[in-house]
Amino acid sequence: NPFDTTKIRQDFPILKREVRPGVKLVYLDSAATSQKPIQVIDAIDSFYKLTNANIHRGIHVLAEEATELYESARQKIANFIGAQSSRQVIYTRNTTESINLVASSWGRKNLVAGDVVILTEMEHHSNLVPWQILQEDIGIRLEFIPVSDDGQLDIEKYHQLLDLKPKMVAFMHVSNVLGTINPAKEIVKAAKSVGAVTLIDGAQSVPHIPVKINEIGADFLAFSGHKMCGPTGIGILYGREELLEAMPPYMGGGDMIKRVYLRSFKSNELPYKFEAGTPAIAEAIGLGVAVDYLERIGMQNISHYEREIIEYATDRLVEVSGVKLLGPLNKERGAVASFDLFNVHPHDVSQVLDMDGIAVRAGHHCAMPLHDRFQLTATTRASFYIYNTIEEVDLLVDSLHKVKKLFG
Ligand code: 7TS
Repeated sequence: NPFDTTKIRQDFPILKREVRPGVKLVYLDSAATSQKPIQVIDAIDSFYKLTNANIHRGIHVLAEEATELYESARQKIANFIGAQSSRQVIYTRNTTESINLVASSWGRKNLVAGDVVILTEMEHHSNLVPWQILQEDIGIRLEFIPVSDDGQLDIEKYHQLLDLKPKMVAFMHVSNVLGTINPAKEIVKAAKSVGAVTLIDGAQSVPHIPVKINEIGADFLAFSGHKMCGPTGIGILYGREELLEAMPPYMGGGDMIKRVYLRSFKSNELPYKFEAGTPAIAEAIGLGVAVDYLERIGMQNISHYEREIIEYATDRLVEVSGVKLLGPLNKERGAVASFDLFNVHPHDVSQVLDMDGIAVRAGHHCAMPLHDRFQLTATTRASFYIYNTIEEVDLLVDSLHKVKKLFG
């Protein structure tokens, strides 16, 4: 078995710490951000100690080495997601910035009043608000694929919405609340058949399951480094080359230009056209090392392991009376479990769990409309990654019984 959790855990220094004297950390909040392996921490440390220089500018050894590290990380990321060319891989700060780039640059160029953009009821705010801004500014029309009671997209309704001839279909691949894995390939194929452009929010899929953009066929893919063992401050926008070529720059400044005159400029070529200013160099290099790390374990192995954990976790959680678990049951799903515990406020639930060193998230998880859909204001969410264990699921369940005793 290539999957050795004990060995993997040794790579994550933070997992050795106690959160309080005698209380070990049980980190179940990886959907918010993952922990970082020593390989990534060391790469960033060594960049600053040995190589630090600005990229693409200086003709000196450090500048050349820094540029080479930065660009080879881009190539690794391109390979990781099955992109044809690293020209299609744009460094951003995070998923949020990647989606805003598309909405703003592609959207303002290609959409006019009345044009339909299809989203889903389960979106994270970062794939809602950028389109709502265009709704206000341009007058585009937003339509939503509904979510069923067991947390799945109503694909039949989606096919009906396609009759409206949408210009864009933008959807999350894996839900950060429900764990639902949406049928990306099928959604993209149907969108294409009516000529719509497609964007996938891969924030919760790229870190957890194999995502090959050449197989899925979407036009844009957005994801964040910090949820996949990489540093904060670095994210990716993948785009189809013809679309990126035709899009105007998102931000203006250094690096994104080929030539500047007093009253005009010529844009640089891809991907630099969309990378204005000094980028997050150490972070990009760190993300490249995170990709190496995940590939060494194998994305297929990661997704199998997480499936074991989430199956066990959902089985154990539904046994706790009073727990109402959101999302598809007895189905393939991502490694997140959001639940209500007979109306005890999720902040109280997570506070009691925190006494046992268990870190979970309480709130709306940046998906308020989805919570409205389930008539909840907040949920408690446990989310899992490669370093979590079956024993940690048991600790979570034990601790939930304590919550019930306290509030029940
Ligand atoms: N899309 C999805 C599906 C997400 O889960 C998140 C972050 C984002 C987009 C935004 O990513 P960012 O890196 O730009 O912030 N989700 C969460 C979460 O569930 N809890 O904290 C952040």
